[in-house]
Amino acid sequence: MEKSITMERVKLDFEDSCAVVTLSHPEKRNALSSEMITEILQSFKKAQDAKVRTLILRAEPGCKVWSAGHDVSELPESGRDPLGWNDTLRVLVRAIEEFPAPVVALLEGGVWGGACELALACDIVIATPDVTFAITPARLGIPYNVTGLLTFMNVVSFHVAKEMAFTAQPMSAEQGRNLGFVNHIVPHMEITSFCLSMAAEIAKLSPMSIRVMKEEMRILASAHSLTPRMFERVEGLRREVYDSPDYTEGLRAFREKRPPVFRGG
Ligand code: LCV
Repeated sequence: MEKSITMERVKLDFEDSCAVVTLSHPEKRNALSSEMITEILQSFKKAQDAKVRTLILRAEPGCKVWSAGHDVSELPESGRDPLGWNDTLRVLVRAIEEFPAPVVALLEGGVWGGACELALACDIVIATPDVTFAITPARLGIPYNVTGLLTFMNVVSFHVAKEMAFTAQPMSAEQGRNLGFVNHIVPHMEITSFCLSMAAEIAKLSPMSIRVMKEEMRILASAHSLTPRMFERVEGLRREVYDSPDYTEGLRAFREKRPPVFRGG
């Protein structure tokens, strides 16, 4: 089996029974384009075929931005759900949740928008002190989707999820650890060996027990009853947003690198 595979935007390395997937498109701040996500999913498939016991998801060591989130240039103009079931980011979050071994987020630098959900959908979060987390839909005028909001609500308290979503302000790794959604804060020089050591410990344990407990916790965390009326209300509310002039303004302002002017419609 190849020990290292380098693709256009992602690298895959095997360290014993651990796969390390590295986001490597710094010129676009590791924006989660469909091309990048395709390569990440290919890496996940190879890691699963290799029956790894842990998968570490990271960016290049020492990066200032772990990922700038969804590739905004790929978000549809109004009239179509920007975060529907088949959106590549939604596919990737499900791939992390369904991966049959622990996925460890090794974070350095800024984690933005959909990348914040990606990192917090991982099973264990290890961050350097400089890491910040920003939930940014309100910056762009986007109605985040229900399973995405549930990802946040499952790992942070309701008030913290609301503050992060309603202010779009970055939250520090230290606040994350104090609030329980960052497992450990580790200096840059030590974080790789720290994560590999954790992977080595996991590799000593029962892979079936871990795989099943991970799936049980995924099922329990997603166990919410939503009636057809509730479902249609949610979809109707979200369509009001992505059909609105504010949604168009949010995307245009991003493209024009200026602050958006939202008028509430
Ligand atoms: C495409 C980008 C991006 C990008 N897409 O470097 O959660 S939701 O609902 O909001 C969801 C839909 C979502 O995830 O939306 C994206 C949310 N992300 C953000 O709001 C972060 C947007 N990016 C930034 O604020 C800055 O890029 C940061 C602070 C991450 C880094 O700033 P820095 O000054 O280091 P630049 O802004 O100069 O970006 C470098 C290149 O990456 C592109 C950006 O357009 C630029 O490309 P060009 O050199 O071609 O101009 N880029 C950055 N983020 N999300 N492209």
